[in-house]
Amino acid sequence: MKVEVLKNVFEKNENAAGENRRRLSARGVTCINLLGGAGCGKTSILEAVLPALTKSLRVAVLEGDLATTRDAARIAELGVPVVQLLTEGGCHLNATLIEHGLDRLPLDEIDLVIIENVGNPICPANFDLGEHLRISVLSVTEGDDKPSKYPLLFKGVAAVLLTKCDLLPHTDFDIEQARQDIRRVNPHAQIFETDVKNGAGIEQLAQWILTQCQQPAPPSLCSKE
Ligand SMILES: Nc1nc2c(ncn2[C@@H]2O[C@H](COP(=O)(O)OP(=O)(O)O)[C@@H](O)[C@H]2O)c(=O)[nH]1
Ligand SMILES: [Mg+2]
Repeated sequence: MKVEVLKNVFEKNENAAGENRRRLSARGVTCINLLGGAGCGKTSILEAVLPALTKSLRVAVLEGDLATTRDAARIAELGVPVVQLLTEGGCHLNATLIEHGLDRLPLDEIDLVIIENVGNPICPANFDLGEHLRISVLSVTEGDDKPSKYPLLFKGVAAVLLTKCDLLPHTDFDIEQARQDIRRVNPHAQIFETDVKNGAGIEQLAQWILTQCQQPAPPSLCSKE
């Protein structure tokens, strides 16, 4: 009986995710789900890359957090439309919350929606939101063992960002080891080394995202559609 309840929760989410993806694809909107642990640098990456993206794309952001509108305020500072989605304690976003976020965006005037998921390296990876692509973020201060310890975070994602590379001299993070371990769970992911303090890797990341938006929307990496 318990198994049946859990199954229904996932089924309900998958149905809502499929609806979100159809709604976005019908309007030619690409959707990216940005995942990673708390403090790995997700909002900082958005702050760094949005000015380059908004030169040629109409971008909106959905910000997922347990509490506060701080990240949404950081994105709004850049003049980018943003909706804060609060899970009120929940450890991940789900497709129904995204549906409500999309209701508040003028989708016919948007090319790209980026979702910043709740900071958590585990639960968000299990929930399809209706995105077309996932990008995972791992900062060099978190340890190079994380791709092996949290394989779901890296499996099936289109790109992995190794962030805070300016801090490499102060850590024992082995970039080559991390790359090998990411490759083991995901041979096809693009891997970017970034540092928002000096702007390293940001232009390359922006170019790659622009290229993804020009492709026909890929089928989801995580849904059964
Ligand atoms: N040195 C350094 N610090 C960074 C970098 N990116 C983010 N940070 C810092 O890491 C902390 C968490 O960043 P934030 O973007 O809020 O992480 P989020 O919780 O994943 O959204 C903040 O104090 C940032 O200033 C980076 O590239 N280099
Ligand atoms: Mg954030």
